[in-house]
Amino acid sequence: MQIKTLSTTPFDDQKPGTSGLRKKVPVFQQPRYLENFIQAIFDTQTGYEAAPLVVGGDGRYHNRTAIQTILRLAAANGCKQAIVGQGGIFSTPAVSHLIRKHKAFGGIVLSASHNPGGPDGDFGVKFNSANGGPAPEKVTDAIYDRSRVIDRYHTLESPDIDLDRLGTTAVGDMRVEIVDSVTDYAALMESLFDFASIRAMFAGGFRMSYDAMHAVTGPYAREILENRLGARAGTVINGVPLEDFGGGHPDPNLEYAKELATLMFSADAPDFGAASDGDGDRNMVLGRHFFVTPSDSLAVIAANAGCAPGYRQGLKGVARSMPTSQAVDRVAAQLGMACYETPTGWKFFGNLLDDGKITLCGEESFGTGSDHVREKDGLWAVLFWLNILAARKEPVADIVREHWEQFGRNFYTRHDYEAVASDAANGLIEALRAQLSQLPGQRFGAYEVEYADDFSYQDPVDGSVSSKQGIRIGFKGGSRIVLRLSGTGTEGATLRIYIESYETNPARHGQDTQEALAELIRIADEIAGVRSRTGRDVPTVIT
Ligand code: VG1
Ligand code: CO
Repeated sequence: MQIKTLSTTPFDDQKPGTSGLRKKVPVFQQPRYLENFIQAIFDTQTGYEAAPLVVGGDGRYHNRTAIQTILRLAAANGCKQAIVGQGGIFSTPAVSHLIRKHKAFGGIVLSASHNPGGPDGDFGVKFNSANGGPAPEKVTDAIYDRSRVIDRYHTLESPDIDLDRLGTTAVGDMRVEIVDSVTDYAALMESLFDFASIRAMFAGGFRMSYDAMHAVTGPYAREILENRLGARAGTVINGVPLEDFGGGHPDPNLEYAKELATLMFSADAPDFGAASDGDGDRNMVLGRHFFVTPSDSLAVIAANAGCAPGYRQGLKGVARSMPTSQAVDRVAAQLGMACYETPTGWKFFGNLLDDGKITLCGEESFGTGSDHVREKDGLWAVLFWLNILAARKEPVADIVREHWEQFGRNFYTRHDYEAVASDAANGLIEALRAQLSQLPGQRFGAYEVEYADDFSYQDPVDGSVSSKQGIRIGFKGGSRIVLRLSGTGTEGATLRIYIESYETNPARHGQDTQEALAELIRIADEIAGVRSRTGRDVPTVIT
């Protein structure tokens, strides 16, 4: 094996965000750009000579090219074995599972998740550690620091390998196993859920539609839902992964998963609808004419976890990201479980899961997961719902309404303002920070501010502190407004405003969410000056 050490100069923009390094495809196509970042991983990590590396992506444009580059760098840096998904395809949760199963050194996932793909779309690289989870901040900080001074990388001359042929091949002295992308993951799902009951439910005429959004979960969903669980052919729509996701945003919400949303609110709607994002870690679930918010979904799963064989022994505790609604807190309180509040991003759940403090966790951004892997897991959440539906034999809407009756309802919405000028967005947050100390005690209409802060989190396991994680304005009675800037966008800034109220009276549970929250939405604008500072009258996306 002829290793070549080539000189390079740093790029100054390789700081990983909420979930990996995300840039436009042309940025990643610059010579040495990907090489620098991957070399920075090897330069800051240890243990890669002794254990395998898992590599795969969501199939978006540039996936295959990037994998060939990464394999050459891995071999030249001394990796002895790589495990790669057939066709370069792995969902994010499947990578997490394989890292754990094979006691790998870590994994590299090529994805920009729910961001659009294609030659002018987005690309991304995520590094996952040996526990299967997204690298914690101290690791991504070290990679970033290295990327700023890097002056050489190792690679080798070696022809592209055939990513489509299953079996063993080699890059230099590194053995490469091309494995079926779905098999191991499907077996894991079968070990957690009551497939026999779900199969019986489908056999009894239960109808479902699953929108894979031309992203990575198509092959996973076909195998699990149609082949193993007997859902009728055609249950999976948009099931072929495409390099540009068919031109859409592979983001499972009511705005971008329009085809599914329209179907679920039509006269001929099936019993259950679900969708996943680009890399398969997000999920949206719907019943007939009924949308389940991700925050409610987490709470309902927590309250019904005993329906699934893998969770029958009970939950150790739960966690949610700070902006996620407090619905799951109510469940934890009633069931006497611990409930943790973490900053946005799955990496903050890793220690809680590893340490056995929690079993379930979730984010308002359509992410739900458990200790079965160390990533959020879209299909897992869909299967959990199917398992609950098979056990309870009630429609989705009834299950959620009963849940609200028992625990109260947290009305919840998120308003996103995308591609806002960075200065305006930063100015808005700065001005809010300056106001924080004066807000407590102030009245806005019917609401009185109880606390106002910039969220700071101390990890209960390793003691690390993450500050400036978002502005929280809490009102007496449990209502909240949260504002933060996105760490996954690739264009200007994205301002996210999260609004929540709590309602115990079942007579008011049927209200429309935007109407129920109208007053708080107005107050958010009054306090933050959203319209005046961003020049926008309406949000880009409401979820
Ligand atoms: C968003 C979500 C966050 C999620 C992250 C990665 O981050 O808000 O909850 O963990 O995306 O999800 P941000 O910083 O843009 O708000 V994924 O499916 O893109 O890996
Ligand atoms: Co994702």
